[in-house]
Amino acid sequence: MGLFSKIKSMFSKVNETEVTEIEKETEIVEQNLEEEKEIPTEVVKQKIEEKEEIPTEVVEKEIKEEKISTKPVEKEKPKEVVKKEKEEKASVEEVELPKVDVKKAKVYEKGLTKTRNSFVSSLIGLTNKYEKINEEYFEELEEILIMADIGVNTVMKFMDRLRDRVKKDKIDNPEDLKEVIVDELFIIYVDDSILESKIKFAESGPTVLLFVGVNGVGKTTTIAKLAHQMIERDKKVLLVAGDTFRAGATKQLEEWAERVGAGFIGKEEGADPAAVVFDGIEKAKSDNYDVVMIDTAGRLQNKVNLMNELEKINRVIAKSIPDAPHETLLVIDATTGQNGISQAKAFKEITNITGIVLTKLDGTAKGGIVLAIKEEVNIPVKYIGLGETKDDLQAFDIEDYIYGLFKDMM
Ligand SMILES: Nc1nc2c(ncn2[C@@H]2O[C@H](COP(=O)(O)OP(=O)(O)OP(=O)(O)O)[C@@H](O)[C@H]2O)c(=O)[nH]1
Ligand SMILES: [Mg+2]
Repeated sequence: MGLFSKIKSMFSKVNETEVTEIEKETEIVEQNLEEEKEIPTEVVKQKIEEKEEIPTEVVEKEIKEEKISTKPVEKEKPKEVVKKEKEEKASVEEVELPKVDVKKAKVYEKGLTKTRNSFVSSLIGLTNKYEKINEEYFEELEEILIMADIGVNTVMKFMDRLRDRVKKDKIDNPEDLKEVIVDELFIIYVDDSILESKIKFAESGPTVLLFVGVNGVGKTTTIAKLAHQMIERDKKVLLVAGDTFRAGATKQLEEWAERVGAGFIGKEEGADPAAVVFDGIEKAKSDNYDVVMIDTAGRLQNKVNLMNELEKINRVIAKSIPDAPHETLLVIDATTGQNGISQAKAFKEITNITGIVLTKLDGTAKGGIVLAIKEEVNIPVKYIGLGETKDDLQAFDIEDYIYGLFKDMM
């Protein structure tokens, strides 16, 4: 099955789940639908509004999209038959539902709102504008993709593939090309697949995660968010303030540690980061911590300094735990677009980056950067930041991402 159809079916499953949940909560609507089969949509809407706890927009939208069944077909059928069919349908859905994490899909949807609004509405606009695919169409499409920060090289490669497919499959209607666009974007990501988005944990002893990235990208916040997630899964987490460079950095991490219930190790401003890291690793071993997360300074004067600093930290870690750090996660701010890509390339040269955390996706209309990172840097995006609170971090999932992006196009 092509990705478009897959995402599309995912989309309908999410909606069906919503309907199922809503149906459970709203006996009134349910009853009306079953008993007064000719009930007009407005009345259903009104009933829904009367029952406060129901998310009105969702239900209204479902009704508009006819996800809630007001279909005339049911009018002709006896009540028992309709009921039985509904039950049968529900049990089938129940079997299939666990595949889709509705809550997670919703987080992606919300976090990618800005990107979707500009990107997808431009795509829809383009589709409506042209009756046939021609050169101008391709040029406008190229423009839209570049605006979404997919990256010039990626876009060029993508456009070539798209032109080939248009020729090969003799597609001349922009409407039909929408599916191909989603498919091809997905292919770019999964091609020579680096989809491993999970954190590599130590087989025994503490797992050490080193966080690097330039200043202000969201390293400290990401550490807090990830610590929170792991603590919720009963891991014992230690935060290590390896950023001794900036005044206040240690304090900031300490406050987060308190807030999320993690252990903390830090020294005064200007202390040797490697010494803090050493203390942290020793403490983690003696106090049986499961995970150690090390914050580092992004603001080092130049590349050589940064490289030396990271080398020293890595040496200290490896002396205590030979296969550590188990992950070196580079944090990139999605709102910086191509600049972020350059940072990834630069860091890749100076240290062994095992994964990328892409923050602030909620604050940008340029969510296409995920695809550019894959194409231009080829390091897996492991997590994405979709807001400022401790709950706004998600393990990256390409299908949820594409779904969040193209939802309005389905
Ligand atoms: N909207 C949004 N804001 C974020 C996200 N992640 C981090 N931020 C915000 O970005 C700002 C910088 O975050 P920090 O975690 O302090 O960044 P840092 O990389 O540790 O910065 P330095 O310590 O100065 O190098 C803060 O105001 C965070 O709340 C995100 O996913 N979405
Ligand atoms: Mg910081």
